[in-house]
Amino acid sequence: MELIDRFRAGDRRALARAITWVENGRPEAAELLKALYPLGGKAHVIGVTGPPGAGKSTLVDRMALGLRQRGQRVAIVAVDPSSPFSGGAILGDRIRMQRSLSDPGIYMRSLSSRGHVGGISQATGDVVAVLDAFGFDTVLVETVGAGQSEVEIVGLAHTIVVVAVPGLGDDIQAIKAGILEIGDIFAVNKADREGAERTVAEIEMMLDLGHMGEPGLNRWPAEGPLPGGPAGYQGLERLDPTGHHKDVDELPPGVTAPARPGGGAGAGGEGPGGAPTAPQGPGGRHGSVAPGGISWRPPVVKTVAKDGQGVEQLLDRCLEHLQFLRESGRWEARQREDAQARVQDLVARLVARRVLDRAAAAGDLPRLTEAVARREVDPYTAAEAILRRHFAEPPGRPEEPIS
Ligand SMILES: Nc1nc2c(ncn2[C@@H]2O[C@H](COP(=O)(O)OP(=O)(O)OP(=O)(O)O)[C@@H](O)[C@H]2O)c(=O)[nH]1
Ligand SMILES: [Mg+2]
Repeated sequence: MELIDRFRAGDRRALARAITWVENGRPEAAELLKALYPLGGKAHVIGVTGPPGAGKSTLVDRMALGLRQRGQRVAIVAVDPSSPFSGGAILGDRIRMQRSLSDPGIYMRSLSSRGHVGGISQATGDVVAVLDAFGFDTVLVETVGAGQSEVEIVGLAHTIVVVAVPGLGDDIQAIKAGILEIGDIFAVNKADREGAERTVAEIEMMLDLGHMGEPGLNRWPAEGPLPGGPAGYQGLERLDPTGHHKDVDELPPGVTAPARPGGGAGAGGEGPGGAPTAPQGPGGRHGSVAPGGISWRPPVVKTVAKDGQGVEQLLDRCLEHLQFLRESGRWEARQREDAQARVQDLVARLVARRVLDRAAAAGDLPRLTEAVARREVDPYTAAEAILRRHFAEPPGRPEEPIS
């Protein structure tokens, strides 16, 4: 395919075309994604989420520029930028991200949630995959943290920055069950406003109390409150020269210890039925303890996106989180989980389509659904009949209806 050759050669127009195909679910898109797959798996995907008007676009713009200055190739995906705060939706984002847009080293794409057959999740995931394959080092994905979107970003991003703003007060309590619990890093933006310190303190307190997320699933330690102490990457400094983890007693104050013995390699993963078990190994988002006793406490960073303050610190934390993911083994675990989820999802969709197409062609589907509507047959029996036939009889034409 000619497009793929141009894509591989780094042609921006080929990239734009590829994204449009994927976004619109064109039939060529599947072939394209197949061909591009071997090229991907390298980009650091950073999700930036938070309430409407928190300054996500402004922050993403600054982050992109900062990463460019660090020599990175950066792509931005703004998902459904349609909050009333920005007024003109995509147009608003274009204005907010002006600085990035004037840098040819930054690629920006807005996706609207309208009109995606497979859902915005699917489309965004595929667009990110295309950008990854193109060779961007970092893909920044902006989503409004409301409803389903925070769930989508968890599956999509390696690192999630939750943007909060001062003055939410009691609202922090209200939203904590939603977007606060998914944060790997917190940015208290609009720190030029009053109350930033208080918001930082409130978030820190919730982290300390372990109120955010299931204990042992997203947070550590598995039981009891978090010890206070330095946020972020508690990594190599806790390893002695032999590479073994130090005993708890030897740790300097404030440094996090493993939640319980034996929480290293092999202890992670899921309990029966995917129930959270503590401690989590590389499978968890933050996990209690990774091999080598490496852990992550979500740091809280103050930013003023409109003039760039705190953005360098925020980027440092993002890169540290990436380092944490790699050294704890979570990056690799994540690749496997994603691979499994993708294959299972595709098998389910492909099988469903084949079975339904055949049942429709044979006339079984309309006949059975009609019977179900009249309550002559129940839906379970109807579905089982269709499946039984599909898997019992080799496909052949012409199809005779189920008798
Ligand atoms: N005072 C102050 N205003 C800011 C800061 N960052 C952004 N803003 C302003 O906040 C408003 C919203 O900024 P956006 O970047 O569009 O926020 P957003 O979270 O992307 O908004 P939606 O995508 O509509 O949810 C704009 O008027 C920005 O100029 C900041 O650090 N301080
Ligand atoms: Mg925005």
